[in-house]
Amino acid sequence: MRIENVELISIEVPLVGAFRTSFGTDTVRSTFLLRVGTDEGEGWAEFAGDPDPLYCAEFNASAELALRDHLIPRVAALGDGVTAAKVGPAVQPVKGHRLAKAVLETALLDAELRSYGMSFATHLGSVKDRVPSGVSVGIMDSIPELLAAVEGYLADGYLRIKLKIEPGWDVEAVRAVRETFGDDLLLQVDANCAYSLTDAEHLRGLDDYGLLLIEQPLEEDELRGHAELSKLVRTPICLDESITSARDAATAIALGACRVINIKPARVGGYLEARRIHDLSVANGIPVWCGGMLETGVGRSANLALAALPGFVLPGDTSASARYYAEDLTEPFVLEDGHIAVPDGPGTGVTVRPDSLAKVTTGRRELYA
Ligand code: OSB
Ligand code: MG
Repeated sequence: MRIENVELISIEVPLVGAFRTSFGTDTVRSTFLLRVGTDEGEGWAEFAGDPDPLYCAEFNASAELALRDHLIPRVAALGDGVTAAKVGPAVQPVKGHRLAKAVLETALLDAELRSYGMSFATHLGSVKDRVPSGVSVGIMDSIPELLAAVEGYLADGYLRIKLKIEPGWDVEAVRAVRETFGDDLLLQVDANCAYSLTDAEHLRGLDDYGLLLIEQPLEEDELRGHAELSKLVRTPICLDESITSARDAATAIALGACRVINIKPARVGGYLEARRIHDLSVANGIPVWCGGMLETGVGRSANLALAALPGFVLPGDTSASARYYAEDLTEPFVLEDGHIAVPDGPGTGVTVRPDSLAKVTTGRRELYA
């Protein structure tokens, strides 16, 4: 396969409701799609980041420069020999920029798999044709507002609730949800790095509520702190931001810094590294689940394929299109009986609807021609 052209399409897609985390509030998903043209056909992928480096160090503008000036030239230099598997080694000399690397590798994997007529699910080794769906619930202004939101998601059929937490919005919110919806509700929390080890005693207050896990309580580079915290709280610690590679995952597991891992392909440089983390976790007895970045159908489709691997034993943040968008860019993903079907068409199995894309496009730039 040979890269013929690469186009970046900036999008701003309104969210159905504001989504507040410990690091900020989003009302619109502002990101870009990458369309890669090859001699074997097109591939598409969605950048997982935002305009601001608040979840991780990368952001839209940093990724555009990394792709244009460093990543695409290295992969295009492979000439006729481009495959998705060769992207990782080709961009390995470039430090960091994993979200940018992921969007390029994913678009090329999409093109490559479409040329074979093979789905992401088959390629990655999926063993299910539908995956259980959870939902990530943002920080709200009041407990009644939170309870109404959770009630709505449970009525939709979501099988697991994740509450975003931060200091001042944690034990009370969890208690209210647990007391209202009962002990059988699968419930977990995500702090996005908002606490420090000195909060251990406070976080121990969460132990009374039967949570599946506490996701990323401490800073991303605080592996030792997470290992310490693991000894002080009973609720399993899950890492998100801290895991950027299979090597990180091996280190975190060896240190006892986590008992569960949230795998987001973008955060680790792509689906091939995500699969390596899955395999490593299974071998170490660590359950994994698939996280999300409020992706449109373009990014969600491949996440659903990954979530169908055998080690994904907890429901993911792979929610239906309607949880995020009034109009998705692809055929909407729908919740049926708390599950979402794993796409089985070639590549990601979805196509971008030109009219939907046109409504949210704010710019187009050729990164390679
Ligand atoms: O930390 O998991 C996170 C959304 C944006 C950035 C980071 C996170 C999230 C979510 C929602 O929790 C995931 C989703 O529903 O796509
Ligand atoms: Mg998270």
